[in-house]
Amino acid sequence: MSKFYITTPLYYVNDKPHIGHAYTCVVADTLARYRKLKGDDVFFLTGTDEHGEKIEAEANKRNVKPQELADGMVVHFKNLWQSLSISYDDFIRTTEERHIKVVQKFFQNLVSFGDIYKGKYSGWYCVPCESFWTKTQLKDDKCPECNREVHKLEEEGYFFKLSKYGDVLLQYYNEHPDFINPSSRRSEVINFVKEGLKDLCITRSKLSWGIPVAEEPGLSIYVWFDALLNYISAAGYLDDEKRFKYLWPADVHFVGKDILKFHAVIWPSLLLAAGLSLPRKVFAHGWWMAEGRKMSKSLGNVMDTDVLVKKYGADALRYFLLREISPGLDGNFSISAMEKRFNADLANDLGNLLNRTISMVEQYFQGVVPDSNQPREMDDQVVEDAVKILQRVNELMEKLDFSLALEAIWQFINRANKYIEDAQPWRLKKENSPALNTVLWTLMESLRIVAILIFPFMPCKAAEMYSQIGMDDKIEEKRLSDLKWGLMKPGISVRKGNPLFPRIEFYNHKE
Ligand code: ME8
Repeated sequence: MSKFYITTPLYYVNDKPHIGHAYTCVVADTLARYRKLKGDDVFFLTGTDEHGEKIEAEANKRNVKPQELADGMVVHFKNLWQSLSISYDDFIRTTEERHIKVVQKFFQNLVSFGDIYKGKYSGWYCVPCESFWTKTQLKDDKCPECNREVHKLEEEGYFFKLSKYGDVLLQYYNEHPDFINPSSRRSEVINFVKEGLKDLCITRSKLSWGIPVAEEPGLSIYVWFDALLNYISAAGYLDDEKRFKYLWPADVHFVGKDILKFHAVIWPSLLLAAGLSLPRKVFAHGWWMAEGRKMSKSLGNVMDTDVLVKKYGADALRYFLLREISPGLDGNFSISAMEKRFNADLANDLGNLLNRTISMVEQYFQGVVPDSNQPREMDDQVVEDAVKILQRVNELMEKLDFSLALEAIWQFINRANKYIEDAQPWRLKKENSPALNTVLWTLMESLRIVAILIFPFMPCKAAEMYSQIGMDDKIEEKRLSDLKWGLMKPGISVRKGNPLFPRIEFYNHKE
């Protein structure tokens, strides 16, 4: 069994989570569940980023202490993750002692290695992005990343020798073409590093809401330096070396494209400075947009996740997020697109296949799954297609293409629907043909395989489906070997339940 360590970004606690945050967690959770299916020992980490000027300003605005703001927001994040079945193994908060002590020690270590030095910073700062910019980097005097106001900073502080790592990074990207995904983003990062890296200011003097530099209480550690270290503090760095050795390096850091540079440039440089190995992959997904702009809390154009979960169900939302956009590209969040997918893919294609098959087993075999006998060519073709689909899904999941993996599974679902039309079980029943047994067994076996395959994407609905087809074991314990064709046991009884995805009426909305 090999370990597989997956992370999401640590989300800021200045506001409640929205669809964008849900997307990253759903993607990470789907991979975590898929790797478990493959037999890996998965460690899946998420959490919250609680320090910095942005949080301090929001707390002041709300007239509460930053810690109170964080404590309240964490509940919203945890509740949403629970309702979306996000199966994280650890939830780290940057205000926890286990993290703070690692950040302070890491800082001191880099001072003693000579990679952190004292200097004077003069430049501009964007609070929403928590980023430093030079005058020339600004666009029309605004933040080049989010186009918002920046403010001038001039202060004594500490710098990290980022400039030292440009060549090493370029060599690393070159030798590890899979490190930055997708490849379009890889070239962006390479061009950025080729332009030359500047040393990074890693302290703030007027900020009270941050981890203090040990022995210099007037200075707090820059929030990004603090937050990035969560990936090692949660893995036991400087605390449980055995565990850390087992878990590190991370196998995939999932991030949005907005924070790729932090993860593909600054983070590896910090690790190199500390003599630690680099993560295997940083995957930067695109943005969910609304009305042509990135959905964001500060822009106020976000979808309320609670409303969506309540109306469509958590698994349907997961399905839509995973199916609608290829992980590298941006996507437009639209209710009408979601409703179309719900009715077409979930209610019609999958829901009907399950419903029709179970109804026929009830009607023709009193609910007991028949045995297959002398399969004909048309029955054997379903088996061949099932084997092909499994291979294809595996290849696509290795590439982290969740959308195409779902499309492949749906090709098989529709293949099975077509098989019903071709085989015409109602005619075989009339003719008293023994082929009826084979057709229904083949359909039940196809449903068993589909349920296990969709489990990583839609865990609750997959479990419901698995139970309806009469299976008694735990779907979450299934492994790739359970996807071998032929394991459906004749003689078990189906349990017809409520429709998995009752059709929804279209919202009356303008879009
Ligand atoms: O950046 N579409 O936190 P954050 C897709 N604390 N994904 C989106 C999105 C959108 N419209 N909006 C947000 C931070 N995300 C730092 C991270 S990590 C050590 C520190 C997702 O609350 C996406 O994953 O601003 C993005 O990278 C992350 O939320 C940013 O969350």
